[in-house]
Amino acid sequence: MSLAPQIAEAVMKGKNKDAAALVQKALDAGEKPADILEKGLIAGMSVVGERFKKNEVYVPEVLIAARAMKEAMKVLQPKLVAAGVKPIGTAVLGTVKGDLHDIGKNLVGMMLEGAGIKVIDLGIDVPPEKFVTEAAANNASIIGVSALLTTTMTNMKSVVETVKAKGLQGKVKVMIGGAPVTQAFCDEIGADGYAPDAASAADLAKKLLGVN
Ligand code: B1M
Repeated sequence: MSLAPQIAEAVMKGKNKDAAALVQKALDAGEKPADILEKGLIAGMSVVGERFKKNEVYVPEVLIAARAMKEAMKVLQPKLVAAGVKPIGTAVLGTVKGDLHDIGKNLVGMMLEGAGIKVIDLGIDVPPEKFVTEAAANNASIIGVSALLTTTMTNMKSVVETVKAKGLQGKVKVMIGGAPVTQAFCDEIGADGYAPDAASAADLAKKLLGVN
């Protein structure tokens, strides 16, 4: 019988050693790396994301679950690469120019990874050009921009404009979020999507990638 449900459970409970050990056990038993990823690790992270959206769990629980997923991924990653399992897409992610807040952005990164997306984290205080050049260099389909200040969220517009100026509109989608950001602001600056929280960000990213 597949160990995927137990792996999902270990991720949900944030048991990093158990998650890694169960992944190893599943691999030893001949389970497919892609199944372990999707039915175990991603399934577990998805449940945590849904509970987070409903305020049934909070930031610490998400961080603990993400840490368990990361530990388990260390075991699984080489096997995924060997099996030729590709991520469903690539996103570059960062906090907008002038802004040093990164806790929410890091959560978003973890949820995107939990959804099977390769994340290139550009860090904080990221200039618009860097988002766009890194997206192009890494063949990313998504640029994710976070802002926590009303004074810096306006810089998100420059990211959208730089994508257009480089002729990448449509090829690279810009998604935005952060406490002061709203859907109305997203519409105003012409970004491709807004997500209010990290779990919704993973759903949005999949939608922008045309998955699900
Ligand atoms: Co700052 N800070 N801060 N701060 N800080 C706020 C944001 C503030 C609301 C506090 C307040 O006054 N009540 C206020 C902003 C006011 C405003 O603009 N309206 C503020 C201020 C003013 C400042 C400074 C200017 C203070 C000063 O120096 N005078 C300064 C600015 C520095 C700078 O950035 N240039 C500053 C500095 C800092 C610290 C460095 C001390 C620290 C940041 C540490 C760090 O991030 N490593 C800090 C912190 C911790 C906060 C508060 C307390 C917490 C922010 C946080 O991490 N929340 C914050 C007050 C508050 O929110 N209660 C505050 C938890 C996090 C999980 O939530 O980031 O919203 P959040 O992310 C959520 C969603 O928004 C969404 O998903 C996440 C998870 O659900 N999301 C996305 C986020 N990014 C997304 C991207 C997406 C999609 C969804 O797609 C790409």
